[in-house]
Amino acid sequence: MTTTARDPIAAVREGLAEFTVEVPSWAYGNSGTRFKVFAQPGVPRDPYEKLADAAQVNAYTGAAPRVSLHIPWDLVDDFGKLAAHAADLGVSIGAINSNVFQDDAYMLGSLTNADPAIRAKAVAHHVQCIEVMRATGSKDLKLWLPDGLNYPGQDSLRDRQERLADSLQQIYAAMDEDHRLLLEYKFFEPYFYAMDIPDWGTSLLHCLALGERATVVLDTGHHAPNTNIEFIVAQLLRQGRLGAFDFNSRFYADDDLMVGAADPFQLFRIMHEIVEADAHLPSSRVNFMLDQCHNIEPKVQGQIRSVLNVQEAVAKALLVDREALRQAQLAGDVLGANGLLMDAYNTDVRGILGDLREEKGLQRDPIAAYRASGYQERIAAERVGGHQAGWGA
Ligand code: PSV
Ligand code: MN
Ligand code: MN
Repeated sequence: MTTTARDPIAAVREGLAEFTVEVPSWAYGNSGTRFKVFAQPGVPRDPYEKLADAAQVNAYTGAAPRVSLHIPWDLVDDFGKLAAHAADLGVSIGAINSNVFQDDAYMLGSLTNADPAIRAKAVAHHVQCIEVMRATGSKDLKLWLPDGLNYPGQDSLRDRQERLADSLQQIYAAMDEDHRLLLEYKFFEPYFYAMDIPDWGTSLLHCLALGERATVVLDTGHHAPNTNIEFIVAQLLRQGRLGAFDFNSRFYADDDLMVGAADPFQLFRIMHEIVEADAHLPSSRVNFMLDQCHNIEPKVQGQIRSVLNVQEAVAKALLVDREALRQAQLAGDVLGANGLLMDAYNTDVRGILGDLREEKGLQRDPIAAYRASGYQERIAAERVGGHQAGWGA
């Protein structure tokens, strides 16, 4: 029997050839905690400037060609014009995020509210987001439901699920045939006793009830400590219902830190499950998005760093000798199998990634290249009066 020798560099080159990360428009504005928002010089004053900053991330990484919008944070008069501006900058509009967490009317819930008029208002907001998708060419409607309860007995847990199912049906029915619904879950916050979509199981059940184009969003910051996130990834992939990631890192709460900063090994384990299922390929339609805020670090650089961290994790996952791993697993070779995974994780892939960038005409070190470009100094001088990431920016 002849075997062809495995070429790990070729595996990384092929695996990353079409792998992209989507960046969020809200990463470029000022942000902070509920204690303090720190203003940084040169932050965007409108969605057009957010796209310009996002385009820098794509220019230096060559791997971030889409930008998610958040409505109404990114509301403009003419979304066709905004999409054309994106195209001029070499990027396109990605997922459209709805926002039902800033309106007084939603204090006791939006899509789950006991008042039918408030539910109708929340559904209408999603229909508005679908209009934005049509105007921008976006195919993904992303819904994070902030609804929940602070006190036992405050409302009926079951009735809220029924109302939610009904509201989601209306939203799903309003979408076009080529639109997807990305349904995000979060186990706590802004409410603390019970969230109405607290976990992947609840999200998945609603997606299954809605139809094939409803898929789950896994935000890495939305789990209890020590949750085995890669298990959730594997399970959703089995069902064909992993629609997207919101990548970030957490130490304590929903910290929204740079992905791969807190636990690069976890990111690798997640990407190993992705690569095992060939879900890093565009045909899988898993949208690898960032959902981060850069409260104290420079924002464009923070986004570039995050894209690089994701690329490094994917590259390491691609280095895993899948055939040898399978053999070791089938043979019950516990330490051999674990060793194969750790060998890949412990490989320094930065040189390989630098080589691959040079092959594509990019600079080896995107952070150094961006820092040397003078863009940051230019926007700091040109832009005065930039906004906080969310509230009206
Ligand atoms: C909620 O914590 C969340 O993760 C949702 O994705 C929101 O849209 C986003 O954060 C806002 O940053
Ligand atoms: Mn999120
Ligand atoms: Mn979050």
